[in-house]
Amino acid sequence: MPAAGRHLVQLDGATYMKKDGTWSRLDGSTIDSLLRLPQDELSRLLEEKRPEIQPRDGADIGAPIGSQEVWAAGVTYRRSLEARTDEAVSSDPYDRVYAAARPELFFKATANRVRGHGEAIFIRSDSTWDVPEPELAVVCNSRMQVVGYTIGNDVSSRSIEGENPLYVPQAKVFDGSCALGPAIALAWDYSPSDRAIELDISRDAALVYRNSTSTSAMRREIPELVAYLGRDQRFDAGCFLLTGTGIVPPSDFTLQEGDVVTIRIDGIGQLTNPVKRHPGADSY
Ligand code: DO4
Ligand code: MG
Repeated sequence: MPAAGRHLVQLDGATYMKKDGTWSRLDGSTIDSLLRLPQDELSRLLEEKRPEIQPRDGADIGAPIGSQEVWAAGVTYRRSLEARTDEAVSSDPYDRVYAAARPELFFKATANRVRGHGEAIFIRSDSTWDVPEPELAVVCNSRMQVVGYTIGNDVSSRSIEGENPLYVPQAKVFDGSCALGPAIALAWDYSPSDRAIELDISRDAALVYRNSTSTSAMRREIPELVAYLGRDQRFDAGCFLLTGTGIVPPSDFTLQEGDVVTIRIDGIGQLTNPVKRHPGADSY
């Protein structure tokens, strides 16, 4: 469940707002319809009085996404640069992009590839070295105004990206390669500055990896990333933008089927997903 403050949450397929510990259901609104609105109309709509409602115990928490595309920024933290430099055949593209004016932005997922809190994320059937990437995700509306923040997991194959940076799309985009949630913290009620991002990975009920960073270690500003993403393209129902990882486990670590990944971001909540290996093409 989300932290204190005002949050949008998808429960049993409906959109709810949690405000100061109380819940209301946004009847007639979806993530798509909300993100089509300009920010002032969105905040006005969310301020309307609604009856309090207690969601069903054990309600299914869905990923807070409608039809949006998910994009991601890369090499925005020094730790990400170090990890790519270790794994890559050539560190040059990564060194250059870390210092360049233009950020690395890549397409990450369509909504059907995204998983919510509690759902299984996948590691690729043809990858040998896999990691979660815990990232602050920015939620933009149709005007590219930042209207919220959520937690993102940019699940990635290091073996595939390491072989050749031109393989980045295959290292990054596949079914279950992205998790989002559990809630969207509304931008006018949440500052993304200096927020702790924590990652836990458990195996057989024991913690096998834990680390943390802060959004203050990000080399880029959020408005800068959003401005580049919005150059020469429109997102009619808004979009999500992951802002890069500041945590990469050491080189001898790889995710395994059965692991459980938990990401916490201060003021947003906790996103937990079990890990499965993708069963491959024969499963379709
Ligand atoms: O350059 C490849 C991707 C980097 C990335 O996903 C990150 O820094 O989070
Ligand atoms: Mg990433």
